[in-house]
Amino acid sequence: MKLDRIFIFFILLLLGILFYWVCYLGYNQESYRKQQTQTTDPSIVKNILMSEEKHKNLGLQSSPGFLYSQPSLLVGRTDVVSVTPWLAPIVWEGTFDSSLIDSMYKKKNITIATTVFALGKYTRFLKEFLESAEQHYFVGYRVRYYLFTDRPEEVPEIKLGEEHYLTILKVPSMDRWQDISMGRMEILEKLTKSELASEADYIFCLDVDAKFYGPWGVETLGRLVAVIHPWFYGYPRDQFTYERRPESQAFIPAGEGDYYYTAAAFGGTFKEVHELTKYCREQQSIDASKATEAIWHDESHLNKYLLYNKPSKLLSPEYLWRDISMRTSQVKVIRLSHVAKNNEEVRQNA
Ligand code: UD2
Repeated sequence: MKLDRIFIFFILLLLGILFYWVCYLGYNQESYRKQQTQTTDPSIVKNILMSEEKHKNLGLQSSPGFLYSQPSLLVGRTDVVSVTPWLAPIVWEGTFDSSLIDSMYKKKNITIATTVFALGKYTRFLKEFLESAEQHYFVGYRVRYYLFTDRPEEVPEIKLGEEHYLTILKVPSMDRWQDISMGRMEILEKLTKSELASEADYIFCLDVDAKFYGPWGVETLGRLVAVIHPWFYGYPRDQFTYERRPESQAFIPAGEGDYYYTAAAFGGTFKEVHELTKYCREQQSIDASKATEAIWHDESHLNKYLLYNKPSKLLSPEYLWRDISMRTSQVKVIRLSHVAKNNEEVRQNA
């Protein structure tokens, strides 16, 4: 009798253990399944991808065994300054090793968005601009051009290189060339906040009346990138064409100023370019509400923004030269240069 009870006790104990084990396994499988569904939730996947995207832009890694010239602390460009007083690099030929920089950026699978505006008769500049860009501009990298025009039918057919894409976006025509130039800021402000921002890592905004003659590559990439204006790089700051009238929002008092930057080329990350273009659009509309217009329009506001929001990288006038027929000993490679134009003929209201 006693043995029977002990036997039944053990059977019950075993059944209890078995029941507990089955429940435990079931719970684990359920929570595992939950985890699986959670990780396939699209919003979580998107967040993971976005954080991977961010990491992609952090740090530059070179590969063991990749050989390049030894960097020197004693030999380099001495005829020009290649660092600002706030320690941002100023990019000149001879200050970087393109094979090294390329080898590091090639691993990152980056995309560069590039905006260009061609309204009215400025569509005539598109062929040369795009064809020359295809020879020199971020060759071997993914480039997405966004072309804003009021005359899509006049956009020429250009054979684009591998992984280079062109999107044509129609915008309304405008009568004043100054409004076209300044109006770019509002369009860029919206573009840099739109879904398109997720299609690229960096953005450059370029004038269309220009032609590429030399390589423009990943050495130009940075958080906030400004280009030194080709006419004023040797001038004292008080001769820069800053806005000097206090009634304009672009006003910069005498005695202030770093460099004079061109509005014909600027760039950076989408976040930084959004902040810059938003600022310029806001200041331009305050001016307009007071019937004021800055002396050099968008360029005056851009210069004020960049004076107080220091760019993280500056491009020398190699990256926007005056005229291909003009030479100076400091500019050893002309990468992009203005195309001569007859303002009276090409502008609606010259
Ligand atoms: C300077 C700036 C330019 C802008 C302008 C404002 C330089 C080298 N360039 O150039 O960036 O700040 O001053 O005064 O500093 N556009 C059209 N259709 C038009 C007029 C203009 O599409 O009818 C677009 C086009 O992309 C052009 C840009 O606006 O490249 C700037 O106009 P611009 O080149 O005539 O201005 P410009 O040469 O005075």
